[in-house]
Amino acid sequence: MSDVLPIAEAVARRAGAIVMEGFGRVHRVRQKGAIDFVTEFDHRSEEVIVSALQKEFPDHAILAEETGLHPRTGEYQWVVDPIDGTTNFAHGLPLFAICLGLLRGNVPVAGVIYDPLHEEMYCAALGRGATLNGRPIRVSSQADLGQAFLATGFAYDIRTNPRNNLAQFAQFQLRTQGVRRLGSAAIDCAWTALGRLDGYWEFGIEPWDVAAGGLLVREAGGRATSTDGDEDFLPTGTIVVSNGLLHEQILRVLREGDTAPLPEQ
Ligand code: LIP
Repeated sequence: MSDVLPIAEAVARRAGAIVMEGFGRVHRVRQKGAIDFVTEFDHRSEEVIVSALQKEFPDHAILAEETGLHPRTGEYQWVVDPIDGTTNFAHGLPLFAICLGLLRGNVPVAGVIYDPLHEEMYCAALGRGATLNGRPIRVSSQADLGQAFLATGFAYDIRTNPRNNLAQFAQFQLRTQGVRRLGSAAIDCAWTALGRLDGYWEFGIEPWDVAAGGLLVREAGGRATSTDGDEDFLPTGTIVVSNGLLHEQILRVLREGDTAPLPEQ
């Protein structure tokens, strides 16, 4: 599937150029929920991506965050996030990415994550490794959860969903070197694949946020599962990515919560 990557990269770059026109200059914002909104640049980015993918891959379905499902009869489907980290982008916070993942069934087989601000293009194809700007990347070698550096996020229903990840955020803060909430699942996954982070987890996440990132981490030598440890993570709406060495320790804290062992000091 690596033959789709040059096209996906070029599409992500075109969308990135549009998004960068709006960085720091967002005018029109539409509320989708109490804390969930979309900018004009989400829509413009998605329009470019969807039309380009439809032209290049007419028999591939597309599931895009803002316009939903564009069905086709073939076995392949693109999942598209035109700006992952919309809240960051809308507030001028420099952490967001364009995310394109290609699925065969529920399995991610190719993906690109493009951070246009830092000009970082992450790519992966099944069985072909992971790269940043064309150079191979690998996950970290941290094996001790007590020294690990993790990230997480919070879904837009945080105010109403009893399982809103706040308890888990505290549990991991007490059991790791630190946990960051960066506001972009795609960046969380990409930085785990690069080794800047040792792992990331989240509940209530969408396929377009994490399909490309989950594959990227796997191809960089790490693991990607649901928060229950299921390799088929996309249908679950949850994710854990890690360097592999920490995966079972992370799953244990998610399973045991406050009763999970604390580091000695
Ligand atoms: C965001 C994710 C982030 C999550 C946010 C939101 P969006 O995606 O990347 O990890 O915590 O709630 O879902 O909405 O910016 O594309």
